[in-house]
Amino acid sequence: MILSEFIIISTLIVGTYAQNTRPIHPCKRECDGTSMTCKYHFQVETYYILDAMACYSCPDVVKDCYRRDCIVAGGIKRNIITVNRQFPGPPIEVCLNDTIEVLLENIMMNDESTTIHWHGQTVKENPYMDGVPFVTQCPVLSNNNFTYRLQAAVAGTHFWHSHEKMQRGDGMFGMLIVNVPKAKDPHASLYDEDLTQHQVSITDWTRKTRIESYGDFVHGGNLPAPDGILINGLGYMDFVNVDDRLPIAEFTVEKGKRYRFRFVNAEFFDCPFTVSFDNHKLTVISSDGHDVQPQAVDYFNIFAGERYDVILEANQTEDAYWMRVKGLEMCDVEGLFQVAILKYANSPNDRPTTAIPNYENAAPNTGLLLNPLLGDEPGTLLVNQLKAYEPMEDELKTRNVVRRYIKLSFNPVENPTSYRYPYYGFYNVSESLRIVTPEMNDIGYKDSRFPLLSERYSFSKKDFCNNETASANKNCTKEYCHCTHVVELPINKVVELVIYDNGVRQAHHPMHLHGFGFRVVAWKRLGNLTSRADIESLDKRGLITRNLKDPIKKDTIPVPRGGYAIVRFKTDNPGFWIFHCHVDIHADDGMRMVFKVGSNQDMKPVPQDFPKCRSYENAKVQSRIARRKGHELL
Ligand SMILES: [Cu+2]
Repeated sequence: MILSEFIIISTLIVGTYAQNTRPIHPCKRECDGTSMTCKYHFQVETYYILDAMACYSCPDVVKDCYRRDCIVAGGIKRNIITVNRQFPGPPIEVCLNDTIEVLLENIMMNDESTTIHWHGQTVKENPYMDGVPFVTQCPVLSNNNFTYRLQAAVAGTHFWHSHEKMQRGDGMFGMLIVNVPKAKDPHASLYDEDLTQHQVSITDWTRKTRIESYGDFVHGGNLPAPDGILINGLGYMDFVNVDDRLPIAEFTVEKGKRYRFRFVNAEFFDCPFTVSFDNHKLTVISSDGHDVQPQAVDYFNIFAGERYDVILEANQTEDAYWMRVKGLEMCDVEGLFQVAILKYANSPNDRPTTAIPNYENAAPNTGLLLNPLLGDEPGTLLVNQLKAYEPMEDELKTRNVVRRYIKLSFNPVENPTSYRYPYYGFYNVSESLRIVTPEMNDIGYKDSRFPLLSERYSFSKKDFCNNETASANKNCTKEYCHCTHVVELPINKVVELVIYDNGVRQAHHPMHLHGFGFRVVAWKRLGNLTSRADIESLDKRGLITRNLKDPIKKDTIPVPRGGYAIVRFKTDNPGFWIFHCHVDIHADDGMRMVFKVGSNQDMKPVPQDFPKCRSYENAKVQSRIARRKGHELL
């Protein structure tokens, strides 16, 4: 090689150190009421943390960690599922009524299938775009594409994520922000800046991939637990030997300005987060994309799938401050927390001069807390004490509601994921190995063999179960009831869901409904051993007060442990809509069900050439036939 070639090549190598090489977002703009079609290409890939090629000398050379495609994620090398080699995935930012078009290309190495759900969007104009495998569409096989096309019809802070088991937990999620023109934002006068860099996703993280952690739980006999917490994909996994080389999240502000921060909890395990900024109070203006009357708080909790928008006023001495995130429940067991830096533009310090937090002081212990863990802690603001900006729609105030009770519980049943009676049945093994199954109305959800919505004419009622049919011949609190749990709801009626948690186990269930936003008309912790009879009796005696004036509107409601959440919505969106716990490990194990809203004919016709999938043999009779033909499970 002659010298001039060497110079050119070395220039090229230096030239690869380009941090901002991502294309400009197609639809990011000041919203003015006009709408556009926003096109994105999402490549879903099995990728790697601290990729040796992309990361050069990260973390030894910190600036290498900011190179394109270099994912740090706590610095523990493992596989990760990414979209376009980003973690969190690429944020989508559009204006209300824009059309979002995403070409999903599945290039995962191990032939996994995938889908994307647009958490917070109701996809009313095209319910086939909801992204739930075997409910609204066939999973997108590897080496295949699928184009999502949906209208951004619900303003606010949302996120997109895989709806295939465990993929969200392995990294496949990103922000989805739907903006409105300033004149349509009731809180526009309360803040000066609303920046992409102040969008914050928080998730728990594990040293192993989620399927390995899961195996360790359901077969290894070890309690499932995360190993760390990441803020926008960054953070320390170990605070005992803090590795200062690892980058952590940083949010810059200018003194005198007011900033809108947008928070998403993308967790996998049951790990609600307590969020606070040192020396700064917050004003909550929105939850799950729906505006609330501004509410000053000192700190707040955010559960899986929830979103909160807060305003932070940069009114302190120009310096660097800690943002603290404390993990609760399963993260509490492990004492997990995380930090980020709130840095003023003219701060003399790059990092806060105060000591790095520890688990005990990772959350304030004074001041007003929004959304407390249990729901009866004194001096806190409960989630339903936030007031909606828009009063409740008159039609939802009716006494004439279709009421459905939904029980959330863990049942001691012979779940074949872990047990084989009589060899190692639930009660054959030692008490510490008895894993209870998370269920809804005592049923563990079983996926159908092909999608409920797009193949709806291939199903009959007997393919589905509900509380009555499943428990006709057995006691589902003691025996495993595993079926395609579909509850029919009439079209264009006001439905009231009374969701209750019996409180027997220490866990939380933030329940997420697809296809609708709902009003949280009542919410209360009663205590352990809450039953349907307790709630019905309270209601009969007039002891349940419903807020029918200005109840908060949400799509994800953390149900109090041992208590109820009562929500109302109008069934004006025909389709098959999944309703599930947003703690991934609970949902994967069965805490899901489907509402069939309206009749098959009420639903939008299946789009032309919509992908189909089929079981290879008649699934219902598969194992029976296998046995009859002499196919033995050896
Ligand atoms: Cu749950």
